[in-house]
Amino acid sequence: MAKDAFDRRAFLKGAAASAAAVIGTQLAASSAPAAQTESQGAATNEAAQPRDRIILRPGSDFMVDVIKATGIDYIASNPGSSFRSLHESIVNYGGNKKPEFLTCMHEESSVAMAHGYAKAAGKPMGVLAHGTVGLQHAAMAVYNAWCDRVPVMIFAGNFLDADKRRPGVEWYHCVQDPALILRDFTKWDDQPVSLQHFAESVMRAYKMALTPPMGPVVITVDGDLAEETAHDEKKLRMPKLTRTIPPQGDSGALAEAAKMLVAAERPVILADRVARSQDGMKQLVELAEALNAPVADIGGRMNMPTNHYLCRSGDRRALVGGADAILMLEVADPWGQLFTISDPHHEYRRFAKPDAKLIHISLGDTLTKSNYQDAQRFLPVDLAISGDAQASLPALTEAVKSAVGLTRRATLADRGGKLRDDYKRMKERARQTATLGWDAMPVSTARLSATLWNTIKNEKWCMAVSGMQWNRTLWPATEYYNFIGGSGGAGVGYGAPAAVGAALANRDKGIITISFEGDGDLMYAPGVLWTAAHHKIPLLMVMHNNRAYHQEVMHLQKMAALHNRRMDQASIGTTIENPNIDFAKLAQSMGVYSEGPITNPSAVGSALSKALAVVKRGEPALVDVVCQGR
Ligand SMILES: Cc1ncc(C[n+]2csc(CCOP(=O)(O)OP(=O)(O)O)c2C)c(N)n1
Ligand SMILES: [Mg+2]
Repeated sequence: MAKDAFDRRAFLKGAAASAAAVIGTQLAASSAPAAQTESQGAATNEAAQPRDRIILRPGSDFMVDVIKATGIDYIASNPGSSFRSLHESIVNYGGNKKPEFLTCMHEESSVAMAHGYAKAAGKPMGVLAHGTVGLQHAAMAVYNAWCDRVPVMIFAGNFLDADKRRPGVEWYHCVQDPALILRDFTKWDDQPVSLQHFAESVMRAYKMALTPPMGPVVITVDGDLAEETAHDEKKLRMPKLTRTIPPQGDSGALAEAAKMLVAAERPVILADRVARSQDGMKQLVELAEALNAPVADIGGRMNMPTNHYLCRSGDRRALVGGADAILMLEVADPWGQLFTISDPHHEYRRFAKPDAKLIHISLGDTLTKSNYQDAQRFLPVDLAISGDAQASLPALTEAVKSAVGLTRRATLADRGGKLRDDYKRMKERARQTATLGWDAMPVSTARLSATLWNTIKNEKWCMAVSGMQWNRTLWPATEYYNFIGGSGGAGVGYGAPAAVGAALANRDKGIITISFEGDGDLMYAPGVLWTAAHHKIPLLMVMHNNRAYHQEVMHLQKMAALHNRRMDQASIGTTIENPNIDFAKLAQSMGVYSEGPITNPSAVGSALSKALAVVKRGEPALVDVVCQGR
């Protein structure tokens, strides 16, 4: 170990002396004293270090061992001196592999990348954030991950010991309690003060982040602990990593639910954050088939194959309106499934029948915080079962099968014909609606969706991010990786980085990742384009460029109508025109292949095919399509 550490420093000295690149020149030229300001940079002339001051085995090397032991493959980060020692250990001691450092241009991008990655990879990514400023930038993306119940391992650099902090910047960037900034919307955090403490807390954090309901966690990396020698290393123990088995709901309660569902004439299943895998989808199909009951996939995850005759997401409201029993599976907003609220007059109306039996299988109540309102409005139900929805599906299906007697089985089977007809009608209606404005310029969103489908239909595909419903209604999607759900908290700025993160996870699985990028969304932090190009992350980005924060245009119009005032001012503060953003140039400037802006729908197909060829050779590509509305 000691030899390795010494060798890599010798290597650095050699590299600094010979490198012609700018970075090398700077390293070689620098002879800044140890106490320097952040603006002077961290480049230290190693030759000036007396030998007895060299730290051969810093604490951060052990921290890398711990991170490696969790199996985290990537650390997304914007660099910062509060974690410079861990950064150096990752790239030198750890060889920049498992974890590999991903250079991010905004902490919000780091976290949103980790968010998209976790849903596509089924495991978390690490994020390294720089003290106060890094965590503040990360906050909104952490909130999205929290609302979406997605695990992210956040490491926060900080120097706790005021006696050691360098004057100036370091004080601004340090904090007594780093995780406080995020505590209202993270699952757990800790501030380890020893390396053993670090090892145990990282393992605990990882385990908790992945125990449903999943969520982001924060571990502080103390700068002194990281930079100083790892003392008494022989005494340090690497805790074993164990995963918690998600809890199945109570068997008696599941049997009760099964009886209610079997007895119902018009049962409906609402599935939100249910499936974690292809198996989860299969289990939901088995339940739906055992009941011969339609499923509306709310879309928090990919739950139900869209080509199954029981997948009736497009008819959700009508189904709920007619249902006499509703089974909700990890539904984020149960109240919102039964009620409408008129906008802008805020009048509530229940469209579900008053006597419909309600069952909810959820772990929602086991992870709550008070301040942020992601719990949604309270909905009393007849049977609330605390349990993981996916883990409860097999037992529920068994209970349904044993509750169905011979006569009931025949009745349930009889529903099949009508359900198949209804499914065909729903599909036909979607196809009809999609043809409206087919030839319009700028391009209609339905045509864009259909054209993209033609481009990727022979690939293994993942539509990582999309604000439009067309893909779910028009595309046959049968695989768990096809859709990964939305942002959770609807914080704009999620789309582009989440798609990049998902594309990274899909890269080695031969899955082509695509995304519809909102123009407003991408402009929050377009630097993620550079990250995708730099790390060769193949992603086909299709700009849904409506030159507006279009949702907000509609809100302004609604308010003008409410106040009986002129509509034509609704574009003020809500449109992104004059000048129009040239997204193709923006992408090119960061090394991303691009084409556009395209306004003619007949030109979209060939542009997408060219972009797909780029993606298939392992690089990102962007096609800017000027679209109508949303
Ligand atoms: C961080 C954040 N700020 C503001 C909003 C309010 N908001 C909701 S939708 C939206 C417009 C997003 O624009 P774009 O990505 O272009 O999508 P479009 O509405 O045009 O389809 C905004 C600003 C938000 N949800 N999140
Ligand atoms: Mg827009």
